[in-house]
Amino acid sequence: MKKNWWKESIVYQIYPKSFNDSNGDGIGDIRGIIEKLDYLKELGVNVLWISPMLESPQDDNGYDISDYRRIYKDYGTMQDYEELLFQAHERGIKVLMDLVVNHTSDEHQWFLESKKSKDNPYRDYYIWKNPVNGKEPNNWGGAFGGSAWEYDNETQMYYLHLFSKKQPDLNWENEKVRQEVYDMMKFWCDKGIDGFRMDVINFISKWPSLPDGDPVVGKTLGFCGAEFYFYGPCLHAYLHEMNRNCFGRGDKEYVTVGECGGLGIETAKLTTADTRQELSMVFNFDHLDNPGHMRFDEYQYDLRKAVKTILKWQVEYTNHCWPTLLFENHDNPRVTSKVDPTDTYTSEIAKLCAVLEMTLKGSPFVYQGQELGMTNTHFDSMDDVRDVESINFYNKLVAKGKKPEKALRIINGGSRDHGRTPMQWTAEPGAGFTDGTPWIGINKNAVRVNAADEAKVPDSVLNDFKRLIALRHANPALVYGDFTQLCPENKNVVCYKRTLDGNTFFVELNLTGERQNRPYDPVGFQRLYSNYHDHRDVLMPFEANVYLAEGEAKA
Ligand code: ISL
Ligand code: CA
Repeated sequence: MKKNWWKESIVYQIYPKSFNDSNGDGIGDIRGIIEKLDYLKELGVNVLWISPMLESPQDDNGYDISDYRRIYKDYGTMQDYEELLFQAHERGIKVLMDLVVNHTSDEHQWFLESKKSKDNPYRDYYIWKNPVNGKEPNNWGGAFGGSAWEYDNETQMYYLHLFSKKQPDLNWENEKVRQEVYDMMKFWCDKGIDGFRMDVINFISKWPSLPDGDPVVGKTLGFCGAEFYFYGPCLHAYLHEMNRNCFGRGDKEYVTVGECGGLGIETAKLTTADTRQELSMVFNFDHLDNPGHMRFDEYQYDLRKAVKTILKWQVEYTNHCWPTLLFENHDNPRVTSKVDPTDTYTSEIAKLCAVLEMTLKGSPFVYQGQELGMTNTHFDSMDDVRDVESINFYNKLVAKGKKPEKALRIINGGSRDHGRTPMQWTAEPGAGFTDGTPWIGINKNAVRVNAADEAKVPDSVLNDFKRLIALRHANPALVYGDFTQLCPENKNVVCYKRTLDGNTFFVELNLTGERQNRPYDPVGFQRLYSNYHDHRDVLMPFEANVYLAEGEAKA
C-alpha cells in the first residue's frame, strides 16, 4: 500500500461558530481557534478541518457562501486566517478548507447578476428552468423541506436549490463556473492550506434532462429526485478535471475528502482509487443510516449494525483506496446519545468509538467535543433551536397538524443542533466558550463534562482519547497493518487483528449494553488499553480492549 502523510494523520473537525469565542460576542472565531492550538497539539491531532469561515449571510451557518475570497466578519479577518495557518503549521498541524461549491448563497454576486435577466452573462452560472404547466419544472425535493425549485418573479423562471432556497445550485455544466471554482481553489492553495473537505461534492453533476424522481426511490435516498444527481453522469469527469487543474498539479501533496453521502462502496472506489486522480478519500454515512428510520425518529443506533458496515469497507475497499473513520460531525446528533439515550454508558461508548477509530484502517475524524464525550442537549422550546433544517421541518410538521409538543419532541430526536452546542472547555458559566451570550445554548452538563476537569482525571474520555491517539501515532501496524476479523459469527462482540512487520495488535469490543462472553481468548496477550479498570471473564457493557498479540508496541 502506498504511504501518504494523510493516511498517517488524525483529523479534528472544528465548527467555528461553536468552538471558542475570543471577544465575547457569543460567536466562536479565528482568534479563538488560535488560542486552542496548543490544546489540539496536546490532544495529538495533526490536521484540522474547519467548517466554512467565508463571507456568508449564515442561512446555513456558512454553508451558504456569498464571497469565496473573504473571511466572514464575525470570525475575523484575512490576517487572522493567515495567522491561524502560520500558527497551526508552526505546531505541525495542517489545515483543510471546507469547499462548498455545489451551491453558493443567493447573495453571492454571481447569483445577484444571474437573476437580473435571461441574457445576463452570469445567467448560466445557475440552473434556471421555465415553469411546467404553471408549476415547478420537476418533483425534486429540497434537503431542507419543500420543493427544490424556487420561483423568481424577475424573469418568471425557477432556479434549482437542493438545499435551502438561499443556496442556489451552481451549473457545473458551464465551463466558466468550473474555471471560477478552480481559480478560487488555487487562491486558497497559494495561501498555504493543505487540502479540502468538499461539501456534497457528489451532487455537482445533474442529469441534464432533470427528469422527475421516483417517489419510492426518493424515500430510500432521502430526497425525491436524488437518483438524478447523487452520482451524475459527469461526476468523475469534473473531479478528475478539478484534480488536474488545482490540487493534483504536483507542487505539494494535498489531501481531499469528498462528502459523498449515498455513494456505495464500488462508486466510492472509482472516486478515490490512487490510480484515478480524483479524490483522496470520501465520507460515507452508511454506518450511521438505519433503514426504516430517519434521523429525527426516536430510536437507538445499534452499534453492531454500524460496525458491521464499517468492517465491510475494511475488507472490500482494496489497497488502492483509503477509508475515512467517523462517528460524529456537525450534521448529526452525538453518537453517544443515539446509542444510549439514558446516558448510563456515555464514557464507555465514547471510548469504544475512539478505539475503533484509532485501531482501524483509514483516517480518523474526531468532531469537536467528541473527545470529551459530549452528549445531546435538550431543546425546551423552538426558540432554542437555530438550524434551518430543524426550523423548516418543525414548521412543516405543525402545518400538517402535529401538536407543537409532539413536533418539538421530533426535533429533539435528531436536530443537527445537538452537535452544534458550544464546546465545553470549563465548568464556568459560558463553559469557557464565551464571556457573553452564546449564539446557541450551552449543554447543562458542561458543569461535569468539560475539558478542564477531564484533563485532571486520569481515565477521563479526554485522557483516553489522548492515549489512543498516541498509540496510533507510535505504531504503524495500526495505520498500515493488515486487517483480519476473528470469530465473525459473533454479532455482539467484534474481534480483529492488525498486523505489520511482525507486530500484531488485537482488538476486542463488546458492542452491546449487556455483558457478553469472550468469543476469543486473549491469553498471553499484553493489554495496552481498556475502557474498564477491572477485568473479568466476561466483557462488560461496551467494553473495549486493545492488546499486543505479538511483536512490540510503542507509546
Ligand atoms: O444532515 C444531513 C444528514 O445527516 C444531510 O442531509 C446533509 O444535509 C448532507 O449530508 C449535506 O451536508 C452538507 O451540506 C449541507 C450543509 O447544510 C451541511 O452542514 C453540510 O455538511 C449544505 O451545504
Ligand atoms: Ca467572537
